[in-house]
Amino acid sequence: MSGTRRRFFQDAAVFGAGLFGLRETLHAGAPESTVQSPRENENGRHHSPYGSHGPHPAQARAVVRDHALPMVTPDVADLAHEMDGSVKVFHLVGEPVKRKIAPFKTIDAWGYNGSCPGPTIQVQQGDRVRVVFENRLPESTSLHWHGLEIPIEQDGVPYISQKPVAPSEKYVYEFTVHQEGTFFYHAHSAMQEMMGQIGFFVAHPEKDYKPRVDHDYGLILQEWAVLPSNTVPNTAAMEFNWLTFNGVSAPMTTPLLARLGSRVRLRILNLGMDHHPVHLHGHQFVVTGTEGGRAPESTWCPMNTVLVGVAQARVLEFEAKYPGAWMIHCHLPHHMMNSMMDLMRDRQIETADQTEAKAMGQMESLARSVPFQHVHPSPVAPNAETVAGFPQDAFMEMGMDEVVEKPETYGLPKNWSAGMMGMMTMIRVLSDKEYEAILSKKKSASPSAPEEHHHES
Ligand SMILES: [Cu+2]
Repeated sequence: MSGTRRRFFQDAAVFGAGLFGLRETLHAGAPESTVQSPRENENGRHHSPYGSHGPHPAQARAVVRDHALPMVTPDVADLAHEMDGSVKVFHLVGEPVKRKIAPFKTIDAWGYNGSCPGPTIQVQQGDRVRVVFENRLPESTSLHWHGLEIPIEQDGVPYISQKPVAPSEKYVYEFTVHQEGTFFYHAHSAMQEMMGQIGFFVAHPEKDYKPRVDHDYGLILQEWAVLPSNTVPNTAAMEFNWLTFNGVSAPMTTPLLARLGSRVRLRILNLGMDHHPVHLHGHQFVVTGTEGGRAPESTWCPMNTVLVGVAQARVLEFEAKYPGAWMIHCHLPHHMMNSMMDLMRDRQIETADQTEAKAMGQMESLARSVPFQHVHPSPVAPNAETVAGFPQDAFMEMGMDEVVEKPETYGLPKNWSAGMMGMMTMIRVLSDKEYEAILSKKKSASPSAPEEHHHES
């Protein structure tokens, strides 16, 4: 029995089987709503104990209410809830989490419910929400509800608004969500935040946003300082060598999918030490919301790069007009890299005076020590070695198409992964035929997965 399965049963014993039998609709009491689905990771690299039971396929075919189109958090599951009368009850467990952030790098992060970032909580504006929090960390903590206008007793600041939650203790938060928008929960302790203790808290609006969207995605930006051959992030560091979207570095990030001609919402949330200018290729977007909720349409202006500051959320919307695989990435050059030092162990990357053969030999030997397919050599000039500064990006392109393969990568050009690193993902704007092909692959990879929601009213 794998550790994940074992943990699942342990958790099931703690919370009782009832929680797992229930897949509440996003909009409580609305029979036409669809169920929220946990999104399991095909590679098995990430499991929430609450995300391992998908809805019954028949339930999943229910029609979704427009205003309840759930946000999809790639590589992170949703947190299921149960109803206690009219109260939505969530169980959140703060605990250490092993997170595979790259095919060759697993870190000891802290998160929630086996996930880092923590599972996504989605509610409806107006909901009464109860979060039963259990602390399985080795130290005291608390939960802060970032951006929510709730009573001071629920604000989650140790000593100011509550007693710290001691290890193995539980604490119950309960409040009414009168706002709509993109919020988040996090530990209100700086080092714990940098260990990964954050998750989405999305409040869907009572009244539909206009225009409505066909796809809604969320990305959490995080950065990590993890020394070579180490697994524990250095939370006191001011420089970071691993940059992640939803807890994984490219090319492990699961591509976002959009039908050609659809409207896409992308919610980006940042909790780290740096501000990240996030750039979308090939399309213009407008910022339709912040961490404070929906922005008036008069403020929307076209752009393709948005600075997402620390503790901010930016909500973008755009028409997926042009077919292709379009990058979405932080544009800071050092955030478009993975840590080479990990590959080199204690050695410096030798770049100054080495020959192509030597460089290739070095990288190939690295590739053999980690699950890379190969080093993908782009052509270099015959006289490259005589040019000051060479090499820069030459020899660094590592293909890992097979290692990170999943339905969402189906049909991408060979060696696509060689160009993907760091805080980077892509949105694949697909024809109906291509889109359906990937959906059916997802279905066969995960038979309990629900069908995608369509807006075909
Ligand atoms: Cu960045």
